[in-house]
Amino acid sequence: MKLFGHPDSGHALKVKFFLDWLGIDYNYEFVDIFSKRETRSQEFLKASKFAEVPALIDEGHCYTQSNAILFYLADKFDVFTNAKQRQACLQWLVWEANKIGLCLPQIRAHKKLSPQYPDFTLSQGAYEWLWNRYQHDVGVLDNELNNKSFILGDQVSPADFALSAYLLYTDEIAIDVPENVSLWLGRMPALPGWQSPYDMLKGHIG
Ligand SMILES: N[C@@H](CCC(=O)N[C@@H](CS)C(=O)NCC(=O)O)C(=O)O
Repeated sequence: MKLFGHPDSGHALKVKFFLDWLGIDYNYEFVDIFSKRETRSQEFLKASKFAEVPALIDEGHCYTQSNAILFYLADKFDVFTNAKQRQACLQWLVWEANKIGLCLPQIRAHKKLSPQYPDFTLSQGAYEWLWNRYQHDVGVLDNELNNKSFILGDQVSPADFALSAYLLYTDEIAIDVPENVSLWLGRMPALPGWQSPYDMLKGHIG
C-alpha cells in the first residue's frame, strides 16, 4: 500500500493519520503540490486522476478523494462494528466534504499560503462568504459534539479523522473554535499514531 501526500494538505492528513492509527505497514511519498502538475512523478499522475493528494495505491488499484479513501480503508480493515455505525460514519464523511471541507481549506490557504502563493488569495467577498459558512458549520459540529467524546459517541471513527483534519491546523492561522470542538480536537493527539501534521506528512520521497 502506498499513500501520496503533502504537509499542507489536510485532505492527506485525514488519511495518513487514519493509517497510522490503524498501525498498518505502508509506504508514504511526498508530492510537491505547488509544482506544475505535469512535472509530478508518472507513478503519482497514474494513481491520482486529478493529480491531487491524497492518492492511495493498494493491490494495484488507485484510490482518490480523502473521505472515499477513509471509507475504503475502514471497510478493508473491519473498523465498523455494524451497518448502522457504518452508515452514520458515511453521513459525516459526506457532510464534512460539503461543509467544513469546503470552507476551511480555502480560508487556511488564503491566510497561510497566499503570501507565498498569490493564486490562493481570496477576494474580500469570497473570504466573507467562506468565513460565514465556516462559523455556521463549526457551530453545527459543536452542537453535535455536546457530551460526546467523538462524533459517533465514545469511540473514534473515520469521521473524526475527516472532520478534524483542517481544524487541527487552526492554531497557526489564529482561528478560534467553540468549546466542544476544542475539547474533541484535544482528544485527537492522544490517539495512537499521532504526530503534528507537518511531521506526519513531511517530505519523504520513495
Ligand atoms: N476532494 C479532494 C481534495 C483534494 C485536494 O484538493 N488536494 C489538494 C491539496 S489539499 C491538491 O492536491 N492540490 C494540488 C493540485 O491541485 O495540483 C479530497 O478530498 O481528497
